[in-house]
Amino acid sequence: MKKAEIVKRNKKRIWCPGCGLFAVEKVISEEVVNMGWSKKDTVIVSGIGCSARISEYFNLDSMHVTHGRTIPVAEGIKLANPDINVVIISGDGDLISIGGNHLFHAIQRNPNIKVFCNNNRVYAMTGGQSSATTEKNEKTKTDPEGRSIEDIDLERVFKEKKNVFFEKTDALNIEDFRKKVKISLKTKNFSFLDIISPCVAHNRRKGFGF
Ligand SMILES: Cc1ncc(C[n+]2csc(CCOP(=O)(O)OP(=O)(O)O)c2C)c(N)n1
Repeated sequence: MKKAEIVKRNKKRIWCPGCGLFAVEKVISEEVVNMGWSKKDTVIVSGIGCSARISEYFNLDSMHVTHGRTIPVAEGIKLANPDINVVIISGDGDLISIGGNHLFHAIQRNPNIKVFCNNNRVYAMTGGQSSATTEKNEKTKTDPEGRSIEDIDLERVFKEKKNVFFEKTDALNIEDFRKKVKISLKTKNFSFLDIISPCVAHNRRKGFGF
């Protein structure tokens, strides 16, 4: 029997042409296959947003949960099924802004869950409002004069916890991205890969001064 593909190739993606999520899907899905993981032993969890739509493109059991709640749902899945690989892919708004509370507690508890954050530094799906990772002075829908505060420094948040894996990469720097996905999938600890990723709609809007 032919092995099922890890992604649904014929399903239309909702993402804009040029969105970093195409690379995110490609690299993570290929590395999940390289780990030998499949529908038998792997669950994908995502929240709400353009990034979060990714779970429906995988041929894996998945949960598309309420905004900001991926981490507690993933922890529940892992607690009930310790042998299952639990992967989260979601956006910065979902994981760091609205779900930030859960992120801090997960860092403390160190569950064996792999988090991939498509960090486009805005709430993209709702039209480009500022998120916790919007950089200072960046113009957005909610900060038309430029963001007045600093973005959250995740490196500092993770620094104290030596066992937890935290790395930054770039969705379009495929080699570096792939290398860090491999490490993340192999770790037995909580892992968070912060993937800086372009939002073409936000960049286009900026060109028109909002
Ligand atoms: C509890 C709740 N608050 C707000 C929303 C509206 N909402 C839908 S998507 C979204 C932004 C998602 O941003 P992010 O997680 O960064 O994903 P992106 O769309 O940028 O990939 C928001 C605020 C919602 N659906 N539920």
